[in-house]
Amino acid sequence: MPVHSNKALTVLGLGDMGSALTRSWLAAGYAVTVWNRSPRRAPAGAAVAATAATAVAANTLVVVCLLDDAAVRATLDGIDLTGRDIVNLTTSTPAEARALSEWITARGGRFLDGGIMAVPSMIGVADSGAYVFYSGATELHEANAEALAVPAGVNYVGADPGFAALYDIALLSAMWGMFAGAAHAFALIGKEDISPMAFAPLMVAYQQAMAGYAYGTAAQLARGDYAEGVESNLAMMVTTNGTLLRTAAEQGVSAELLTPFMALMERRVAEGGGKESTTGVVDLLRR
Ligand code: FVH
Repeated sequence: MPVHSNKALTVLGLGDMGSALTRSWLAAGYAVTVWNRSPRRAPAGAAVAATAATAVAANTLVVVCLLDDAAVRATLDGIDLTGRDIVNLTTSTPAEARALSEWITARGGRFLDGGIMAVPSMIGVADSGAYVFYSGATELHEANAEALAVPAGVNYVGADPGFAALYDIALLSAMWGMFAGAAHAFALIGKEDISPMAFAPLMVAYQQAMAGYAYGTAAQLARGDYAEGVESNLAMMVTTNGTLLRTAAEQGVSAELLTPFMALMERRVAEGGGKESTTGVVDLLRR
C-alpha cells in the first residue's frame, strides 16, 4: 500500500540533483524511497527500491529528476500511476512537459512540472537563492506545498504544465548569453599578463551593473516603442561592434560567440532601427 503522508515521498533518479533533493528531504525528517537506473550509493537513510515500479508504489508523491524527457518516459512506461502525484524536476521543453502531463493524467496520475533554478550545492540550503518554477495541477501543488518547499523556494507560475519549463529555459538561455560573453572576455585577456582572478570581479561588477538593462527592454516591449528614452542607440553600438571585432582579431581570438548577435543588430539598423536600443532584435528573432 502506498504511504499517503505529507512526510513521505519517492525520488526517481540519484544523479547530482536527485541526490541533493533526497538529502534535503531526509534532513527535514521525510521518509524517502529512492530508485536509480544503475547502482549508485543512496544518501544515508533513504530506502532503496529494487525497481522504479516498486518505488512508485511506495508513496503517493513521486519526484522524478532524470537526465531528460526520454529518460522520464522510459522509466515511467508501463508503471501503474493511478492516484500518484508526479512532480517532474527533469529539464524539459514546454511541449514535452505538456505531453508528459497528458500521458500521466491519462494513466490516473496528477502532474506538476518543475524547473530548478539552482545547482545541487544550493539545494536545501537556507538563503542560497535556490528556487523551483512549478506549473501544472494546482491541487497537486497545494496538497504538497510543505514538501515542495523543503529543497528550495517555490514559484508556481500557473496551471499550464508547459510554463515552468518555458520560464526555466528562458532564464537558462539568458544565462548562456552571459556565459558566452564571459568566455569571450577571458579569451581576450588570456594572452596578456592579466590575472583572470583579478579580472573576474571587474566582469561580475559590470555584468551586474548592466543586468538592469532587461527592465528597459521589458518596458519598451510593453509600450511597443523601442526608441523612447534610449541612451545608447543601435547605430552607435553597431559602429562600436567594429572596434570589438578588430580587438578580437588583434588578440587572436575568434569572434564567433559575438557575431550572430552583431548580425542581428546590423539587420535592425539596416531596417531603420538605428535610433532604437537592442529591443528590436527581439522582433527579429520571433518567427
Ligand atoms: N546539476 C545541475 O546543475 C542542474 C541544475 C538545474 C536542473 N538540472 C536538471 O536536473 C536533471 C538531473 O540532473 P543531474 O545533475 O542529476 O544529472 P546527472 O547527475 O547526469 O544524473 C542523471 C540521472 O538520470 C538518469 N538517467 C539517464 N538516462 C536515463 C534513462 N534512459 N533511464 C533512466 N534513468 C536515466 C541517471 O541514471 P544513471 O546513469 O545513474 O543510471 C541519473 O540518475 C536534468 O534534467 C538537469 O537538466 C540539473
